[in-house]
Amino acid sequence: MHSDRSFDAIVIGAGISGLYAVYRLREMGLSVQAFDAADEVGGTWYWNCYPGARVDSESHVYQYWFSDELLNEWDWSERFPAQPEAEHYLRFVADKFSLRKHYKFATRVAHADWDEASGCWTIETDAGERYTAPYFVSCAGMLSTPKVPPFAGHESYRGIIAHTARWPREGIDLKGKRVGVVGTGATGIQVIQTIAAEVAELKVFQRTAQYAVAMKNRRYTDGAFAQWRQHYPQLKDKVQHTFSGHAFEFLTTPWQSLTAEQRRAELERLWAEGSLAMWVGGFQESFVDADINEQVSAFVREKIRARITDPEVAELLTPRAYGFGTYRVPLETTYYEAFNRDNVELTDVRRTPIERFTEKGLVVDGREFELDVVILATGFDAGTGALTRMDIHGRDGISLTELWSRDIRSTLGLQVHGFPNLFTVAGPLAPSTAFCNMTTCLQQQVDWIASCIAWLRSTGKHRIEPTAAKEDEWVRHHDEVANATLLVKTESWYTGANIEGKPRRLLSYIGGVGNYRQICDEVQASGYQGFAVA
Ligand code: NA7
Repeated sequence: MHSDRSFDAIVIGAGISGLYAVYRLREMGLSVQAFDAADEVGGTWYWNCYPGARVDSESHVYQYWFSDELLNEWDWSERFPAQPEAEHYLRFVADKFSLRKHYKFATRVAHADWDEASGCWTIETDAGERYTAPYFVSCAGMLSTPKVPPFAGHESYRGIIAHTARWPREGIDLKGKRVGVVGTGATGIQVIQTIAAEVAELKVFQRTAQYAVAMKNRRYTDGAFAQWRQHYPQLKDKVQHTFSGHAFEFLTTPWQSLTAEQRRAELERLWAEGSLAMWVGGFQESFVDADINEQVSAFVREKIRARITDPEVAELLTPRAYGFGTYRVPLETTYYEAFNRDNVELTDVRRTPIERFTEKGLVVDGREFELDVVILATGFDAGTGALTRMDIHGRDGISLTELWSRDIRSTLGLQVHGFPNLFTVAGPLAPSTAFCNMTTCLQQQVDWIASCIAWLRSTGKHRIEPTAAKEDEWVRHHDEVANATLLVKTESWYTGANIEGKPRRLLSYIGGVGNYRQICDEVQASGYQGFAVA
């Protein structure tokens, strides 16, 4: 029995994983209360409604697989769908499965406390309301807490400042405006290529150049998407076993066994795919061997340079500080051509950082750029940001925020020692933080959690938590795999380097989605060995 504010499970988030978690737990017969800070479902696709936002996964694998009816009813209109369509998909799912009624929207979790005596979590919202449940499932997102650099004088600026992940729902009219974009990661690239032709002036402030791969998007007209339907059974199975949760795998022919011409031919073939296959479907050795990585990097640099007319601009846009694929590879369509336009200017803010905002714009190297709008595409406090802002206290009052400010640890990215019955979808140290087609990994993690809760309930148990030894084992394994790669050498959000003072560790497990699934399944098959169950 439960009173009005007492439930079997509390779920945070109304994005891909949150909606699915609510669905799964409800179908198991649990009473579920869910929350989202937004006033609608959509998660990432709700918040990131900036111009040009687009899915970088191919739509035929960017799907929920749990309902044949849903699979039969939904057709994507493009190979790489734009944000409005991704958001529409999630609304469609929420309506179809009547998920909205479980949510309180426009509500943030202010505190969450575990009570050992009752074996329950108490969640307090920002409105001061309290809810209790034995199971607390966070689907709050791994890229949901925007990073806003503390630029001096920003309060004196009279124009509009907007972070891409907090883009106003009503939009911003950029036509004919003088616009600045700070940041050239995957997001900045999408914004820049989209608005370049529409604005009067575009000033791009770049600190680090990217290895962006040319996306080959296409529209599915006249029901062409439906061709994928006959492949769904194979796709559904395949994505669960590949390295990255996409429908392609790394090449099986070793780099060393090929001649220079054969390597080039393979790289050209991958390039022609126009997808993330160039990154996580290419030569696996380029993640671990600096020499091979440099050769692949040189290939991509050559492709980039060929598209830019001004040699100085080309040099600035050519990445050199790190190797291809050691940081999220963005896809682009007309990004490099944007810099051939007369109204677009690139400024290097690595050599001379942004000094400050003024009333009219911002200052770099003593020059004032007058701007009507400044777009911050400056990224996120990834992996941990959403969880550390919820003020979560586990057994003996231990604070997750405090724990992760010293050392970012978890078991399989799914649970944390000291926090019974807390489940973290897309938590740090799982592949879902970066190396995964998100729909694949999020469904796998939600399925694991749902099975775990079902098992507890069917065996008359009430709580589960990884032991310290189990957590050590996972962190050790995670580090061993990570440290064998070149990724740990690159400064980016992947390693926490983009947030001052954040402990360094590769946030995402890089042992492969298929391997990870197997490890997770083995834990369940073993009756949760290494977990304290009571
Ligand atoms: P990213 O990839 O973290 O990119 C943020 C960008 O903002 C990057 O170019 C940063 O340069 C730049 N940045 C951050 N702070 C500053 C300051 N203070 N001055 C100048 N430039 C700055 O975030 P995205 O949103 O593009 O992408 C995140 C993920 O979302 C992406 O990987 C996809 O998975 C979807 P830096 O590289 O730090 O030199």
